Amino acid sequence: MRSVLAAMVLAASATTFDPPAVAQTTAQAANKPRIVILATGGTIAGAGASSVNSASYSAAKVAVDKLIAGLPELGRVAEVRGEQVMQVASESLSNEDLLKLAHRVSDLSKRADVDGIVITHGTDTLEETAYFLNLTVHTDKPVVVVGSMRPGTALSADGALNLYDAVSVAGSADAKSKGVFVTMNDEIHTGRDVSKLVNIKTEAFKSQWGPLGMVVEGKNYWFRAPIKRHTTQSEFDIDQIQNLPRVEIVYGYENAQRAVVDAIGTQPGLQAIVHAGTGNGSVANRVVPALQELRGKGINVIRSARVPAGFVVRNAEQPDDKYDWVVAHDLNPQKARILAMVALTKTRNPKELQRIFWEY
Ligand code: DAS
Repeated sequence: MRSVLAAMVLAASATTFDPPAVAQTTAQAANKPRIVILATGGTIAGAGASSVNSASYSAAKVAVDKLIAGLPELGRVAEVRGEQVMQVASESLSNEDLLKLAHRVSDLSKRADVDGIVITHGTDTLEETAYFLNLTVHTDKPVVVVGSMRPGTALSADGALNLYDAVSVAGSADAKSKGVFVTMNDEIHTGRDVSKLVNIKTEAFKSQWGPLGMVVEGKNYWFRAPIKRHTTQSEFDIDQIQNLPRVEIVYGYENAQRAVVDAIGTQPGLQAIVHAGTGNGSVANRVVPALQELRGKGINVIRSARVPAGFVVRNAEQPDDKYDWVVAHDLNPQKARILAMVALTKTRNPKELQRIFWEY
């Protein structure tokens, strides 16, 4: 970010978090799209001890009004106001936080004086939040989730341009009805496909089927559109969701024992378990009986894969039809958990769940 912002951020990081930001507008933004920035924390609101701390810093330090004030260029593309919904590092977000954020996005999307919404967010679980919003917020207005890999105090910080791009896309007429986006590193991704695949570079986010497009100097270049159901096409509506069923994830690896599955199976309220299997979502022969026992208790079993690309095929190494299991298709384990939670608000029938995993 700019040196003035870096100074502000360094100063800000020395103080405790300010109270929720008041609305901020930028004078030169008159007659431009009206964008609300909902801030949740993360590195994009982070601060390091010096400009050379690009990897060691504290996330979730800088309030949204300082982020906006430090980026006056936002006024070129939008009339911006900010709200501090929370201030946390995203690895610590809870289902309650996710619901709070999604309900706020839904409420704002209904307002005539809101043309688009940007959510600043930690990068660690950004893909989960973006997918959840894609599944449940019924709006055709652009909603963009954005983060950064370096804090604003660092040399060659990426947050400023990421945020500028996000606000630009959120105010774009050609971004309507395409679902929830993630803009990072000049790319526009669908919240469904994108995942954080690199944990130490600014080019951290990838979609195995490719980005939807790019944003360069405030102009969007589209190359494909989502075909999976989202937002207004979704049968799931955040306005009808007040709680999320419990879904946990278990990892597959050499020498995996059933004890981990048995332990998770005792958790109160568990409705499904996502298995992050090896290869094509394969499950160790020692673990299969434990999952079958859970299925026998009415807990759904969803086979995903620890392999970052490709998709899990039904009835490949595991007889899913026989076991009454569900496959996560191309969704990684963390996204499979998000979809499972949303789907379980409507059905616990594995055949219905499988339909939902094909369609979303
Ligand atoms: N801890 C990380 C998070 O909040 C920091 C980041 O990369 O945004 O997701």
